[in-house]
Amino acid sequence: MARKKILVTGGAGFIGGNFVQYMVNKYPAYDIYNLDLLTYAGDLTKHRNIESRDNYFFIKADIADPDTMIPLFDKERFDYVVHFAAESHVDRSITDPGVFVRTNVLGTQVLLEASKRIGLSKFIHVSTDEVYGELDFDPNTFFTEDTPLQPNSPYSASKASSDLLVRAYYETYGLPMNITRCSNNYGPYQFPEKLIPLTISRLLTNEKVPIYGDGKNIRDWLHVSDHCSAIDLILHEGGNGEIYNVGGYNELSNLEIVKMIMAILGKSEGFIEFVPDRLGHDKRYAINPAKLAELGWKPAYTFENGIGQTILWYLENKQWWEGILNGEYEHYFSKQYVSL
Ligand code: NAD
Ligand code: TDX
Repeated sequence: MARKKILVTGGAGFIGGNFVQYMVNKYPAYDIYNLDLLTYAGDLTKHRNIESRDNYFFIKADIADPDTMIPLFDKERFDYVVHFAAESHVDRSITDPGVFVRTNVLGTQVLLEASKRIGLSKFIHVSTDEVYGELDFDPNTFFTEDTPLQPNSPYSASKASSDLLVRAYYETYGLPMNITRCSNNYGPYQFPEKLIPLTISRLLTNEKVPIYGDGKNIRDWLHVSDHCSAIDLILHEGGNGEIYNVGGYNELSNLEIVKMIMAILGKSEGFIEFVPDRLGHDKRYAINPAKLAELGWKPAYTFENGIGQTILWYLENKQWWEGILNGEYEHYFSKQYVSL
């Protein structure tokens, strides 16, 4: 049987990077092509351990450039695309929305166009629960796959737009696809601009942790390796054209998360600094993952296990995040708050 060729876009980033490792190790009979532009969020050092494997390949390229993507797809004739590449940080989308439209909307459309030409077996579009907008604090309400799309930030609007393009290529051209909408991820190699790694790294360097508004906003957290196993299952078993929500019923307020990390690291709550709220800050996200559970998926991590493992990872991999904190990111962060 011919080897399967899987193109993973954004495989130098946080979730794509974890997924590349998962697939290269689990499926020696699949050739995994990691395509990434290596923006500020991309980093290849995480793949040193697989660089010399004969089922791993790296391509540095821009998904929004049709002059590169179309010939690449025509030549390589991938079997599957798993599409993670994106601008992913909500705060950056508030200060600079244009690049989110270019990468997330145009980039996805270019990949769809390239895929449609080659008879791809399936396009997996990795999206987010943020496309549904926000929930109120009633704990009995959840996002289902039928919840209307009501994105509030430029980031989530760009992701919702890309979801609609994927749907349109399925309806119009019959391109086989699944869309996945996962809740907030955490785990190894998450860029320290996101709440959990930001909190861990700042506490480890004895710096204050900025909490937006009153800290009562709720997110639904899933360990990145559980997101990877969900995508693996959907890639192999997902019904053509279906959308799947991914989440593990792990709702926590931002203050609860930060205090939990402080307790584990033995740091005082005096390190909390309340800062002005994020513009358009969504109150609450919560996923109902029942449709995915019907395929047989369930998360392996409890939040308690996952956060412990993640904190240990950041303790043991200081050189990775210190390198980031000393670079261009430091300049970005220093412009965010006057008081910290
Ligand atoms: P990330 O920012 O860590 O990584 C994004 C990667 O995409 C980087 O390696 C970057 O270099 C690459 N990239 C950016 N622009 C590109 C371009 N034009 N061409 C090629 N590569 C480009 O993001 P992440 O947190 O790993 O998120 C991955 C995907 O999962 C995104 O689509 C995001 O919307 C989605 N998602 C994220 C979360 C989360 O909690 N982080 C939750 C649900 C869904
Ligand atoms: O310094 C901070 N202080 C703070 O209070 C940061 C960075 C965040 N927050 C709050 C804002 C959110 O309520 O913490 C919560 C989590 O923030 P982020 O880590 O920025 O994640 P979020 O905005 O929820 O979006 C994430 O989850 C869904 C990812 O970045 C998206 O890519 C994904 O789609």
